[in-house]
Amino acid sequence: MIVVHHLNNSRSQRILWLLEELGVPYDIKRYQRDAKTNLAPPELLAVHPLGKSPVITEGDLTLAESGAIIEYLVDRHGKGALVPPPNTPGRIRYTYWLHFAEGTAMPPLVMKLVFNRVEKAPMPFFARPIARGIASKVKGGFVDPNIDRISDHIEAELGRSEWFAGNDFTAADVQMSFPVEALVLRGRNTNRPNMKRFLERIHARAAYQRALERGGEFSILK
Ligand SMILES: N[C@@H](CCC(=O)N[C@@H](CS)C(=O)NCC(=O)O)C(=O)O
Repeated sequence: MIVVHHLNNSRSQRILWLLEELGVPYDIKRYQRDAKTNLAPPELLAVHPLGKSPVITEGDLTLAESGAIIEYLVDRHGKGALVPPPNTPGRIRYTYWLHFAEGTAMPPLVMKLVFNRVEKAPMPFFARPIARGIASKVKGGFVDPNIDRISDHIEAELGRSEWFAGNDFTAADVQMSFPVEALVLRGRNTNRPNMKRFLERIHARAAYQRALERGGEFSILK
């Protein structure tokens, strides 16, 4: 049996959703973020040395990293579903977005989250203007321009076809769901009709709803 090591409000929600899309049975082992730091609890370190979620275990296998987990589940349990055939333009786009999500989109989004926290963190009054000045410089000079460019790229690509890899829903859409949610929430430009339509379409899927029911609390951190 596949076990998903599931942290509340986290990327592991994507894995529950993928398993629901594939109709593959699984168990959930739950972990709760620390209310103050938002970090995963130390019990996750006993499952994988990085102590992050998602991780899946199946028999002797322990596998971390969303993209690797998605590829494994689709290959091992998918029976050809949710992946375009090899050597097709759709498959190349599929691979691109599968990597793009964590390789390019998430790093500036995580930086934005961290620097938003720095701005609001309790600190001695004399340190506050310095911390805020640094946060605002990093966000304005690096983070926000990158987020804008990534969002422009995604917005344009979602105007080319209904889903990321073409006109069929694939596991790349599952992988891209997390950055698109975060880009809509943390981006400066709110005029993103294609990204918003993408989110409406995924939220309406029966498998997405089932995963939410099983996973429990899920919201994207701001
Ligand atoms: N690139 C990794 C990122 C894993 C990751 O950072 N997970 C977050 C949850 S969204 C986490 O476990 N955060 C808690 C912590 O770092 O303690 C993946 O896609 O699996």
